[in-house]
Amino acid sequence: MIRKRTRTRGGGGTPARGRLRAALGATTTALLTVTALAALPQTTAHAAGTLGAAAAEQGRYFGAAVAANHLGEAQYAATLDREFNSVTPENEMKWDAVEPSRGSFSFSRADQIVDHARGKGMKVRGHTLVWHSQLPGWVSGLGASDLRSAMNNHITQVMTHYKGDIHSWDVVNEAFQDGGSGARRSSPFQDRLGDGFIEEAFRTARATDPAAKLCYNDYNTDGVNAKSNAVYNMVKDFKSRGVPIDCVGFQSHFNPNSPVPSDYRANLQRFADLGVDVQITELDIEGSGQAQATNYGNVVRACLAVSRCTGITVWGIPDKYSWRSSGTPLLFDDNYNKKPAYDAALSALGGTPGEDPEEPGEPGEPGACTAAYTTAEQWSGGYNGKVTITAGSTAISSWSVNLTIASSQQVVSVWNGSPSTNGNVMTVRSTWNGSLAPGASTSFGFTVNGGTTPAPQVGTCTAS
Ligand code: 9MR
Repeated sequence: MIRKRTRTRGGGGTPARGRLRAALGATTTALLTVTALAALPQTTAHAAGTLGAAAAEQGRYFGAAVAANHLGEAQYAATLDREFNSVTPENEMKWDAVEPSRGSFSFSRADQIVDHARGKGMKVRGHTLVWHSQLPGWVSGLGASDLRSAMNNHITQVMTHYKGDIHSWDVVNEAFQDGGSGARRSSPFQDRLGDGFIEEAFRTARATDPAAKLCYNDYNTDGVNAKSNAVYNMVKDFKSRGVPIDCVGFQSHFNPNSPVPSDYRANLQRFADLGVDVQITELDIEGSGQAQATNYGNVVRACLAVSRCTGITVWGIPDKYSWRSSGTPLLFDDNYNKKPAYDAALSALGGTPGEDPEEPGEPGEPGACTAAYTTAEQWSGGYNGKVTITAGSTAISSWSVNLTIASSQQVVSVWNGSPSTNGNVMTVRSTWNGSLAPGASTSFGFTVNGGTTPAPQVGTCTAS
């Protein structure tokens, strides 16, 4: 981590009593930066500090693919539990895992994930019922009529076992070919049952669990291209004929050869316009640093711009457990540190990086700062607040602090700091006064109208 964070020292502070000022007309000395801020909206009390909480404030979920064998690792579970409100079993619900031999079902590893999620109030995406890959050999060996009944039995047994636990199922996964043909991919299902296997799978799924959202899921369909056109035409046909389908999953595995398409949002929107939800189901973006962060921010913003984009799932938690770990495509590094991509995703969701209570720096930690609030002056209708920033044991070159202001109050000016707002949260950054020697202090001030209580809540001080 480049930035170090510390908890705030001091909280509300003691209002300076007895001095009333009738109006705001009186000037404050050293008024270097005065910015009039619009009245702050009254809806959000705190900017969310985790992906799941921030997504929830946008009416979405933010999930991760999870592997049962990592749940015993404390940092893995802690990061999952803190940041995410949806999970997808990465491999544990696939055909080879749950029905390794015909009619013999084994749910224990998938159950571990579902139980964990249920215990934490997380949603679960089911992945996946009918797929050509991770398919046990006995399925590939069946003739058409046996295969049809095996497919329908598989769907029925698995969905029945998880009935009520799964918000969305990838009923059919990756049934289309890559490239420009728009054709279906060769698979035991396609080759023996023909195009109709997809429709049949969806009808069986609806009959089994009418409450689950039924999705078609694929990759390289993230922009407008021949493959996504073929999926689009299938969904359109299903909708026109009343074949049950509720959502389309866009896997969104990106790298320099397969970058985030410029028409990503437009592609999500055209599917949504067919009357289905869209979900980003397996997001990972190879890269690092700011370039990766920018891509993550763009993907999150594309989803938020489409009202039927109901959630985002990243395909893993730390880079080390990614299916393509050498491309470091995820939001957390191997030691579970948040990457710039994490901050970008959280900011795009409207959350505030740095609000995380799990990651406080210690006072005195190199590069850290603390922030302490006092009410400098007050009068009948408002007050002047003062925040003192103190560098930790090493010099810093900039600082930033979040203040949560009561929704009944309005900040009308700020000095010695540069403000920006997000809901009720005002972030104040250093201007000329960012450079502080070890242990040195500076302060900024602000004027609030709309009453003298409650005092603002001061968040973490972030230094660099
Ligand atoms: O991440 C999964 C990896 O652990 C498996 O080895 C692999 C086997 O096919 O499947 C990976 O997940 C895939 C997902 O189920 C479907 N879309 C592509 C994903 C990445 O390969």
